[in-house]
Amino acid sequence: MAFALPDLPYAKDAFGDIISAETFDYHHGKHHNAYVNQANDQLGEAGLEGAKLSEVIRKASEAGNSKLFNASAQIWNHSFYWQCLSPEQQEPSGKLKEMIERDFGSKDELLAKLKQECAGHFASGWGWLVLDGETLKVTSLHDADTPVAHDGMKPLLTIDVWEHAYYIDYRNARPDYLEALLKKAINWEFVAQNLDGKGVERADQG
Ligand code: MN3
Repeated sequence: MAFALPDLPYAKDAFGDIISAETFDYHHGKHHNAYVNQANDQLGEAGLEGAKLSEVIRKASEAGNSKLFNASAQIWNHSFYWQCLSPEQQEPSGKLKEMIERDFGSKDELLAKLKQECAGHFASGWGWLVLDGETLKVTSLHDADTPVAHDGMKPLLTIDVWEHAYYIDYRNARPDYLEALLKKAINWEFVAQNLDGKGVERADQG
């Protein structure tokens, strides 16, 4: 079974000026789709036809197959990222809110830390909020690297900091993209669901 490009969980024009329909056309329709095709083209040679996406990522990582790792990890990272965004403004609540206040002091302090991590990340990569044991942590990974390949790093929220995520709407102003996304477009309900440690499954396929 070949991997497929998952549908976006909202309309392409749902975010107004925060993320334009044109960005979704390219980011989802061209970039994400290209990773799907690149991974599918390599599954036979790697002997991984029929494997789940998460399994392909881990096996490619173990085998040092960076070409397949990059393509498959980018399928998963983007599939997770789309779900981390919401066109309706939300606030963290319940257990997630308590954990944010315990580990960062407040939501604003968490957002400041995420913004600092993502703005300071050199070149391409992904900013992450993860569950490390019982603790929330902010970190970032380079290029296509993904929590799927790191034991004990349970993904809660990701921000794509590759230029293709923001160049159409914000040109080179990564901090402006981060400010808008973090303040207005995070799906905190999805982040809270991932506290069950099953975030990897929510962007898996195959
Ligand atoms: Mn991207």
